[in-house]
Parts: sequence; structure tokens; C-alpha cells
Amino acid sequence: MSQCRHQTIHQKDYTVPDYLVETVELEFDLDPGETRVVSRLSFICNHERGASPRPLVLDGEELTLLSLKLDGAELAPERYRVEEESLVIDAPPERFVLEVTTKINPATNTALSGLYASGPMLCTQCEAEGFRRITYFLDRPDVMAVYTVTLRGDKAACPVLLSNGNLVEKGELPDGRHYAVWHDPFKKPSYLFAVVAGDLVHISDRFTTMSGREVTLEIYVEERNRDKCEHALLSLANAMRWDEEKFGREYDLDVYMVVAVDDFNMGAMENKGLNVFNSRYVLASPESATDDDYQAIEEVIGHEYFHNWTGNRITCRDWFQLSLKEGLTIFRDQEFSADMQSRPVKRIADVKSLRSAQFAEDAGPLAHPVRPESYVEINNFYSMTVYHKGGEVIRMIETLLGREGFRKGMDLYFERHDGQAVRVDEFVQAMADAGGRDLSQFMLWYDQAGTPVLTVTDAWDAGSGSYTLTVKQSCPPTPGQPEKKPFHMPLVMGLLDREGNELPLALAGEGAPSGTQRVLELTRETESFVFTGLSSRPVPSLNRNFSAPVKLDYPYSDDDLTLLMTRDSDPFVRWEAGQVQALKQIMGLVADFQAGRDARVSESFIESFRRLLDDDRQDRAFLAEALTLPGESYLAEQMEVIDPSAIHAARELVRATVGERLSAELLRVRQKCAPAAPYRPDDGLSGCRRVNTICLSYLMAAGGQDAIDMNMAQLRRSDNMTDTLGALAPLAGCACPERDEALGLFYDKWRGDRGVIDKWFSLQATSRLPDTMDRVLALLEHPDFDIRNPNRVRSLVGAFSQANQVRFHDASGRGYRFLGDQILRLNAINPQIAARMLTPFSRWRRFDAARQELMKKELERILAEPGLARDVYELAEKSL
Ligand code: B3K
Ligand code: ZN
Repeated sequence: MSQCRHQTIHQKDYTVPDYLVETVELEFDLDPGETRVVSRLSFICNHERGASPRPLVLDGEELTLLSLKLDGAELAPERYRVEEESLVIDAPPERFVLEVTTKINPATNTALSGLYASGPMLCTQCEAEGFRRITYFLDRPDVMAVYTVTLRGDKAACPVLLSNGNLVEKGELPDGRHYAVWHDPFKKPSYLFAVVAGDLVHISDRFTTMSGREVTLEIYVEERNRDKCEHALLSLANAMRWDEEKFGREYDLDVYMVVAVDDFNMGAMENKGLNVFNSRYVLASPESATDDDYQAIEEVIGHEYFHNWTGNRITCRDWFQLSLKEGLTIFRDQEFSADMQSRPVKRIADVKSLRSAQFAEDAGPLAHPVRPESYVEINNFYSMTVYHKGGEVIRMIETLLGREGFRKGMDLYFERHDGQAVRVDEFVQAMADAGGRDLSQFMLWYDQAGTPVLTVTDAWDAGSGSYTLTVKQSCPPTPGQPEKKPFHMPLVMGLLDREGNELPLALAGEGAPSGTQRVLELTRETESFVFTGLSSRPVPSLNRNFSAPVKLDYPYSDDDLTLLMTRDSDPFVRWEAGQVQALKQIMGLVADFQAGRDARVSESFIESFRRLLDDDRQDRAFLAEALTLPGESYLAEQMEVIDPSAIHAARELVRATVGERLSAELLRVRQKCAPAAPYRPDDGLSGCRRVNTICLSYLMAAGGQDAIDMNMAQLRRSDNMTDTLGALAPLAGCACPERDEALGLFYDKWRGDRGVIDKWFSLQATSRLPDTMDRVLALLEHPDFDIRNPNRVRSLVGAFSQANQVRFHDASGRGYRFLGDQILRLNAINPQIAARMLTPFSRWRRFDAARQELMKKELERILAEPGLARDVYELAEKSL
């Protein structure tokens, strides 16, 4: 098969580059149909590589070479070779300037990597390997150079011409064209290069840095979106201030630009001084964006800004080190959001997404370490593991070193490595040196895949008043790693007595107790900790704040859980105890359904929900989390053989029972949280709105016209997208005449607003009604569906296959066939997006034999496709 050509790149094969680039001068004659790029590169032989002369091998894809000059002279054809993905110059001198002229076609670049057209504008995406689709280059992160960029374009079509760094010159040209010259004084790898050209407006602000430098902040959007940038601009200033206060990091250029584009493969990109953003993480107005959208914008704006130090000033030596910048920057953006909003609620949200998506990845055929050993297509490794487990690994270092020690480690890391391209090892070494700790065993977190399991047992000795906790760690095998060594991890814990008091913790052999919370450091497979001086058997409160990204197995009784839920000092543990209770309840019902037994929700479960609803002291955002049942995909992870219908039925039964039995409480809580007009995203009421939405959805689950009327009334009255969607989502999932009425009203009001129409597609794709597959197929033909637009694909194909377990996994296999068709369609258009859509198929082994067969058939059909892109090939092949 032709796919066998796809080569695997191994970490162990890394070698330093043969040549280094000192300066890069680029000239662009921009035109959507044909852009000419002249690149002047000053090369120098890399002596680290040894003395023997080597050919210069430049990366290049989809380029037409027009001319090639070495030190000013046209290069004779026998001195170079153009290959499919490279340009080879056989014996270049020690030092030389190469001038390469190529042409490219942005208009046909549907992969959205390199230079491409998004609506009326041109923009770039270079990470990981898009720069080679613009010009020939040593397209690897350890080749860092200073860039000067000249942009020429039509003045009417693209009055705005942007690149990295500072604008040094601009002016007029004949034929209605103009030019701009940008210079970025900081050395950077090619993946951070960016160009944007288009008819854009900007809104701006000034920021004075901690040392008193003035920085201009600018957000560029199309004219129609001018009024939707305020929140992004404010978030940027907040992120800049936060990084100064928390990490002493100051911005380093005179201008920081953010551009919103509609067609974008990911969330955003941290190009030096010129971030390019998916417009969904920039644009917001109260009428069209939800509270969650506002938060997501703050988070992504923060994330890209924080990359300026963790990613740009210090970058990765090679792509295996991706988590060096991504894990660390995720940790930084999580901390930023925690400081801007509610810390416990943010932690809960992050743990939820880690456990439902990353744990599943770690348990399947695509499991890989935070630092992978090999890849076929690096874009496939911008994964939950590299990002979010990588973030957890950083958090564990912080827990082990303490806040101060961690900050010292960060300072040392910046001091040692500013301006360099380094490995994860250098980061961890800086932490170890600053904290005076040995972190060599800790490094296993980067190199071993899989989610560790902690099995905890305990023993109480009334005679001596001592309590022994025994923790056994194990980690299941993952592809290529049958055996695992024990990890070094912090387990934060406390002990409670039966009244819920926190007990002083005295470890045997340590003398006096030291507080009521401890970080137990695990390093061996089995470890015991003996606590003394206790008068009765305590209840252990374990893995507080989710200090280690593990599965915890301890046989809590219902009473233990109630105690933790109501009395523990750690909000994460309080929330988690409720989730464990809900999990037990739902999984019990799943077993009942499967066995054909009568299924009923227990009284004690209803009681604990009633207690939650009656407790007016709870923070509303926290209450909303506590009232939310574990999601269907997280429930699925708990089953040996996933039964999507039983999971759905069991969870719905709980929702309906809560809605029926607690309707008075739900109505009362809802009334207290009734929407306040006019809405402001920062009015401090987002927790209340969330509670209101949840109450509504429970009432809807119980059924009845009253609930439908309540939703319709809220929908009509709402002045904001949060309450609108809160009412519309349950209606979209209700088999009632109001469903189409509500969806129709919404569409008519918002047609033309891309972000909102994405929500309209998603709502229908995630409806649990039995006709959803037919609706999704009809929506594929809707004039607003556009397979070339990644957000639209995610909102329909992604939402249906990744957020609607029961309908996607319909026993008929129609869902599978649909997804297979869309992946094959996307393969030819946008391989990165096609590969992203493949995730649900990678879980095929977890289902029953009939579903396995059907999913496997789709994977085989995909693999048989001639011309399968590297991205899709790698994931499909590894999944099978
Ligand atoms: N660094 C980019 C992601 C690039 C993905 C390339 N396939 C966004 C981010 O993590 O900030
Ligand atoms: Zn990032």
C-alpha cells in the first residue's frame, strides 16, 4: 500500500542541525491566487555537527521553485535537487546567502497550514510544520533566526499588512499596491512566523509594563465584528498584569497584535507579537456569547500570551518536547483563570475534562507518553496527553516544591535558558536545582504512558490509636510499554473524624503533629503511612485538589461519602464525593437495566440532592457542579464493555427522578437565581445562571407542559446567550412541537452570525432524540454547512460523534458510516481536521462484538483509501 511510505520519526534519532540560519529576509507579493515569496537566508555551517561537509537539505511542500541563487549567483541545475518534500544543495560553502523564489497558491490551500485564505483575508499557520508550505527552510524549532519581512499587496483588498515584531516602514507602490516592512528583533523558530493581510479594523489599548514600558495592544477583526472585541482586549491586559505579578514576566515588544480569523484548525496560535486566533476565542457580545464563551476567551487569550515566555523566549528543541511549552502553558492558563474566577470550580472543570478525554486517550490504542517516543505526523500529538496531562505534571512539581520553590524554579529556568531551544529535562533540572530535590524518578511522568491507579487500604488499631494507610500504585500496559515503573507523586490528604472535624496528622516516628493536611510522597509500588494519636477510626480524605492525575480506589461507604461531601475542607474532595455517589447510583441502574431488573433511584440519593438544593450557603457555581451528574462518556469509561443505551437510560432515569421528586426545591432554587436583566458577563451571576440552567434541565427531564412553557418563556425573555441556550438546549432534546418552533426562531434571529449558528448546529447534533441521525444528515445539506470550515465541521460532525454517545453508537451502525464518510471527505480537504474526527473510532475495542465489527469496518474502509493523508493514516493504523 502506498501509505507504507509514511515514515516514523523517533526521538532517539535526534541530531543537531547541519546548518544554522542567522537572518531571514522574506518578501511577499501577496495575491490569493498566486503569491510570490522571495527568501534570503544567511546560513552558517553548524560546527557542533562536526567538520565534514554535508548537503543542505531544506524542507518544502506544495511549492513551485522559480529561482535559486547562492551568494548572488544563479545556481546551476546540477548543484541542487528538488524532491517531493525537500530542496537539496550538495556542497555549499561554510557561510553563504541563499536566495530562493517560490510561488504558492493560498486560495487552494484548504489544509489551512502555511499561507491560506480565510474569507477575504490571507493569514498563516506555521506550527508545527507549515512554514515549509511557504518557502524552503530548515523547518525545525531548534533553528532560530531574526526575521525581516516585506509585504506587498493590493491596497483596496488588503489595507492591513501585518507580520511579527515592529513595523519599520510602509509606503505606496504603483498599480494601487502598497507595502509594509516588519522586523522582529527576537530570534525565533519558523513555527512562530506569521503574516496577516486583509481589510481589517482594529481596536486598541495601551499597557504600561512593570518596568514602565508602553505597549500597544491591538485586536484585528472584520468591520462587522468591531463591537465584539472588548472582552478579549481586557483579558489580554489582565493576562499581562497577572504574568508580571505571578511570575515576574514582562512583555518584550512595542506592540501585541491579535487577529481573529473564521477558518482555523485549532483555538489560536502564539506567533511572536502577532497571535492568530480562531474567531470563536476573540468575538463576544452579551447577546451572542455565553458565560462559558467569555471564560474560554479569557483562557485562550491568556494561554497564547503566556507562551511569549513559555514557548517563544524559551522554545522546544524538537517536537517530542512539545509539552515543555504546552503542558507548562496549560498550567499557567489554568492558574490565571483560577485567579480570575473561582479556583475550586476551575479545578473541578479541568479535572472533569482530563478524566473524560485524557484518561480515555490513555486507556486506548492511541495512548502515548507526555513526551512521545515517535510519531508519523506531529500534528496528531497536540493531544490531551501532551497538553493536559502535561499540565498536571507541572502542577505536581508545584505541589512537591511548594509555591515558593516552584517560583524559584521558574526564575532559574528563565535565567538559564532564555533564547534557547531546550528539552523537558532542562525544565525539570531547573526545578530540581531550585528546590534542592531529586526529580529523576519524577521524569517517568514524561516517558511512561497510562493512567496510574492507586489502590488504598487501611487498618485501624484501637488499642494504640494508630491508623495505617497503605497505598499501592500500578499502571496498566500501553502500546509499546507492557511494564511500568512506579511514579513519584504527591498525594495530598487529611483525616476526618465522624463529626467531620479535621484531625491533626502525626506520622509515626515524626513526633508532634504538623497540621491537618499533608503531602504524602509516593515513590514505591506499595507504601504505608502510620498516623498516631487518634481516638477513633478516621475517614481518609484523599487526593485533595486532585494532586495526582490518577484513578483512586478506596472502598468508601455511603456514610463516608456523605461526610466528605458535607464536611471536608477541600472543595474538590467535597465535589468528588458527590460524583462517586452519583457514579455508584448510575452504574447500579445500568446493571439493573442490563439484567432486566426493575430500576429505581435510591431514596438516599434523592436525599443527598435535596440537601444540596437546600443548602443556601453553597457558592452557586460550585452548587452547579455538584448538581451535574457524571457525563455519559465518563460513565462509559467505568464499564468493561460499554453499553451506550443502558448508560443513557440510567442517567436519564436519575435526571427524571430528581426532576419529579424535587420539583419544588428546583423551582425554589431557580426562583432565587431567576435571570437578572440586563445581563453583564462580569456581573458575578454566572454561577446563578448555571444553577438556573441545571434546574430547568432537571424539570424538563421530568416531562410535562409546565416545564416546556418555562423554557419557552425564558427563551422569549432572555437578553443574553447563556439563558437563551439554557432554555433552548432542553427544547432541542424534547419531542414536542415547541422544539422546531424554538430552533426556527433562533435560526431566523441569528443567521449570519457564524459563532451562534455553530451553536445551532451543535444543539441539534447533540440532541438525544431518536431522530438525531436523520437530522444530522439533513443538516449536512443545509446551505450553512461548510465542510471547509473547521468550526462548522466540529459543530456538526464533531459534536454528533464525540458528544452524543447514545446516538452515535446506534446499533445499526449508521452513525459509524456517517463518520467514516465525513472523514474520507475531509481527508482530501483538511487532513488535520479529518484526523481529529477519528477519535471515536479509536475506542472500538471497548464496545460489544457487533459494534466492534461495524467500527472496525469503517477503520478498514478509511485505511483502504488511496491517497490517505499521513495524519489520518497514522491514527487509523494505530487504532486497528
Ligand atoms: N501552539 C498552538 C497549537 C498549534 C497546533 C498545530 N497543529 C496553539 C497553542 O497551543 O497555544
Ligand atoms: Zn499552547
